[in-house]
Amino acid sequence: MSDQRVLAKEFETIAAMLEISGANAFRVNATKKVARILQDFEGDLRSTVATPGELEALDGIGKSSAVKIRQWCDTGTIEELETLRSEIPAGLIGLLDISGLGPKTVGRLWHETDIVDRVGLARGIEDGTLAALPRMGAKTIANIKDSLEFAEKAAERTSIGVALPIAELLIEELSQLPGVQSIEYEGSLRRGRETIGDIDLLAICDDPAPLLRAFTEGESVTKVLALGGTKASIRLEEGLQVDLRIVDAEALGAAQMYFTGSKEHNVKLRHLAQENALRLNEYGLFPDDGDKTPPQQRGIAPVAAATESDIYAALGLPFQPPELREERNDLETPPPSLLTLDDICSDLHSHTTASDGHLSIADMAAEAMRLGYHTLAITDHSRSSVQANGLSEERLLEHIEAIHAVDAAMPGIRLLAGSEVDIHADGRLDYDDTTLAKLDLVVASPHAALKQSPEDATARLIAAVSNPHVHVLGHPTGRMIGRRPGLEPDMHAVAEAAAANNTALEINANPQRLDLRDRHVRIAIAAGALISINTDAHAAEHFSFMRYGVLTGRRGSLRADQCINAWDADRLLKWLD
Ligand code: DGT
Ligand code: CA
Ligand code: CA
Ligand code: ZN
Repeated sequence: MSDQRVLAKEFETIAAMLEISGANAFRVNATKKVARILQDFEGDLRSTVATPGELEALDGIGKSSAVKIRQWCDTGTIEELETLRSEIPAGLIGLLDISGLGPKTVGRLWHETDIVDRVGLARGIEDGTLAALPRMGAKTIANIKDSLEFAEKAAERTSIGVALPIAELLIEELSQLPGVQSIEYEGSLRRGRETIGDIDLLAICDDPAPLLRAFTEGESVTKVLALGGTKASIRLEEGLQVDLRIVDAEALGAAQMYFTGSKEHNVKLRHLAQENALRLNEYGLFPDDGDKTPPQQRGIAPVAAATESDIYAALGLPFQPPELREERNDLETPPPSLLTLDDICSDLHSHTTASDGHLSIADMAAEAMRLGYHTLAITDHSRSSVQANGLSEERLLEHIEAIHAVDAAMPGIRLLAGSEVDIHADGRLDYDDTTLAKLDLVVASPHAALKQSPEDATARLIAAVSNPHVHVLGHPTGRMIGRRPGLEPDMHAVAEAAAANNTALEINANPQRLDLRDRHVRIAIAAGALISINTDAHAAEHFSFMRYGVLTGRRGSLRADQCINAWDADRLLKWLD
């Protein structure tokens, strides 16, 4: 991690501790802002700090923040943080992520009970400590209990948005070692699941020892869980486990197939092999001669082993892309030609500094242009999203003009003046129809009231997709993976209404959302609804979320023609009209 990222985390911790200790909101927000600026900072932090005045010149870095940043660069720590740490138990920060527990309540737990971490909270719910607090009702406690269980269950798995970049970094480093011919990831990561239990790497390598040594002695390794002649397992700083196996090139396909899984897919393949007098294992597909000793140990030549395609073909099956190797997919169905990242040529949901984004219209446009997109829609928040600096009607009209002006000045890309319009709990939209009609593109999204009943959620979303001004239903359920479950609408009914009204359903590609989820994508396309995959970018690096959205689409069997972001400019513009 770069210096600024590490430091950004320190400022986030300060902000969280200030919040718990009841510091005023201005101070908390200023600290959070510094964290964000550091997170986005692309220069070299130490040289910026070393140049007089340069640090203070950064927008949002005040005098006192600059002092803290210097302190950290000089001493590796910040005085304020050390003081806070000596006063506030670290476990309290983990409580802030539990929905239903705001900083005020966490502060109360700390002062009025002995609850200072998640374990204590679970105990406090059971033994009545929580219930004994004044103004703590049974409903609130039930709510906290739900959130805690949800968070604990999710903590065992890692977001694909974290796991994939880590896997890629490991692969890049290890593939440079002498003798390494290939190294790649399999498992749930290759299947594109939204969360990953552990990373599974497969390598072909002339000389295993140096590879295993480098793997187990890496900088971010906190523990070596296992080490053998051709395999090893490690735990990383992030808590994530990584397994590495070295296999023979002649049997790579069999190993890929085995370690890609899913387990259920493998079980089905093995049964099918058996029915055909064959035996499938991680070393190949062999003739089944009834002998219990594994065929590869008896020098038996495999029917197929080198590539996955060979093995599927030898079993008389169509090749299944990894994203479709789940229990719900059957083996025989020929897969559709799935959407790929290369097919994507527009992003229709993004934010600028007009609401809660980090970049200007022109900077966002430049980034989309760099990616080769023909169109970018700027969709800042609507007025009710107060915490996201949503735009009043007056500001929206100015913003539309500003977007069109930048569009005219940048011939290499088409900018759409859009809005991410809040869908109220009852399905009404945050701007009236006259205002909506002035926009090139309307993304309607639920942001609040995400705990309403499934019936209300269904009615709310159907109302939104039925509004003739709405083009895209943004992050339809509002879930945050591992943090909140979001709406639970009847997705069949929503998808049918979307199809009938020619409204696209979004796969929000932010790896913390992935909403629609794979299961919903399947339902949506079965109903004939169109899909839009968008990054919801608030900063330049967020555009790279697109690949997670594409993986989720592929898991839902999505083809390019069903995804409006894969359409050329003419087709997309006609459709928007
Ligand atoms: P994860 O790590 O929980 O996100 O999910 P996977 O699918 O990566 O599962 P993992 O890491 O336990 O194992 C990787 C692959 O190895 C798995 O997808 C299929 C294969 N595999 C693991 N254990 C078994 C097993 O007991 N039977 C069979 N047939 N395959 C297995
Ligand atoms: Ca795995
Ligand atoms: Ca594994
Ligand atoms: Zn958004």
